[in-house]
Amino acid sequence: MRVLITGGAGFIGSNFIHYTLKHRDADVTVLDAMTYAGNRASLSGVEDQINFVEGSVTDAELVDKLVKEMDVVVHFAAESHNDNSLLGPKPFIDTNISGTFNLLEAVRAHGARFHHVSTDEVYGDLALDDPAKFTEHTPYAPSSPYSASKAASDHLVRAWVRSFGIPATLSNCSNNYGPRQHVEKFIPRQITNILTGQTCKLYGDGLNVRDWIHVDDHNDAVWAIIDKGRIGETYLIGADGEVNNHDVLQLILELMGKDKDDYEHVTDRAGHDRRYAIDASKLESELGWKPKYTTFREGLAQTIDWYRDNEDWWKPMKDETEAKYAYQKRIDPK
Ligand code: NAD
Ligand code: TDX
Repeated sequence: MRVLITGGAGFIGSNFIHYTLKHRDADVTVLDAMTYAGNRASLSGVEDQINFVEGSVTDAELVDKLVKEMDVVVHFAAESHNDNSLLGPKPFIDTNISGTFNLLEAVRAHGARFHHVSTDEVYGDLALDDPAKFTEHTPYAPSSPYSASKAASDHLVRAWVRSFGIPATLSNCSNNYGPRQHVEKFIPRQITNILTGQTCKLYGDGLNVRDWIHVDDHNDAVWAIIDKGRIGETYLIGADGEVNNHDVLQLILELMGKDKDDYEHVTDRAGHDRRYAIDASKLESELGWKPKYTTFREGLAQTIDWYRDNEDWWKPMKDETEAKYAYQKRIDPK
């Protein structure tokens, strides 16, 4: 099976490649633009088993040429960080919307099986005391330029299925954690703050809830959908992992042997979504999928160990990332 993986040098894409080469018989090609979020070190150990193409999903000609040779396309490439989308939304529009459009056009021309990787953020947020969770029927209501661009890309995929009959599926997953996640994101930022002697940063009151899932569980679900999912369908992916940011941070501090109050509250994110929660019963009942990481504490402890053991991987990006946060604070000092 010839598989094109876009965004394969990023967090979830690189883990998907490691997972795929371990569990599947696949001929893997990676298309990645190597933005600040792409890291070749994330592919160390498998470099000689893949064909790596450095290029952008916004390059329609390149996308067409690659898709033509493929049986399956798994589309992870995106600008993925909400805070960056508040600072400069343009790359989110180009990559997440136009890039997806180019892939869909190539799939329409050449007929590969397409899987679109999306996020639960397209559904907006839930109140803390709302008993509801997101389902495949929740109306779209994105809050940030990032989630709006992902919502737009989902709509394009759905339209290309309905209007042109392309063989595509979609998945909307909750917050991932695990090895090789960029240090701009909440969990790795706090772990590496502790490892570099900096203070952990909690946005606002810290009561915002995220529904955490281990990246290997996400990728296992993506394969289940590619193998057994019904064409044109959307599947929500989640592992019943709702925890608020304050509790996640205190757990990290505890697991790393620090005082549980050794953090500071900082200015809240503009438009900050309050709560995400996934009802994954369609995925579980239709495709028989179940998460393997059912204890967040254990998965988090393993993730902390990975960052402890892989300083060479994250050290080069840490200062630059914190400088970006400091700049963001200067231009929006409220
Ligand atoms: P990431 O930012 O870690 O990686 C993105 C990768 O895409 C990088 O390697 C980057 O170089 C590449 N890329 C960016 N622009 C590109 C372009 N124009 N052409 C080709 N490659 C480009 O992101 P991630 O956290 O791994 O997220 C992967 C996908 O999963 C995204 O589509 C995201 O919306 C989705 N998702 C993420 C989460 C999460 O918790 N991280 C949850 C649900 C869904
Ligand atoms: O320093 C921080 N302090 C803090 O309190 C950072 C970086 C974040 N936060 C909060 C904001 C969120 O409530 O932690 C929570 C998680 O933040 P992020 O890691 O930035 O993730 P989030 O905005 O929830 O989005 C993530 O999950 C859905 C991914 O980045 C998206 O790509 C995915 O679609």
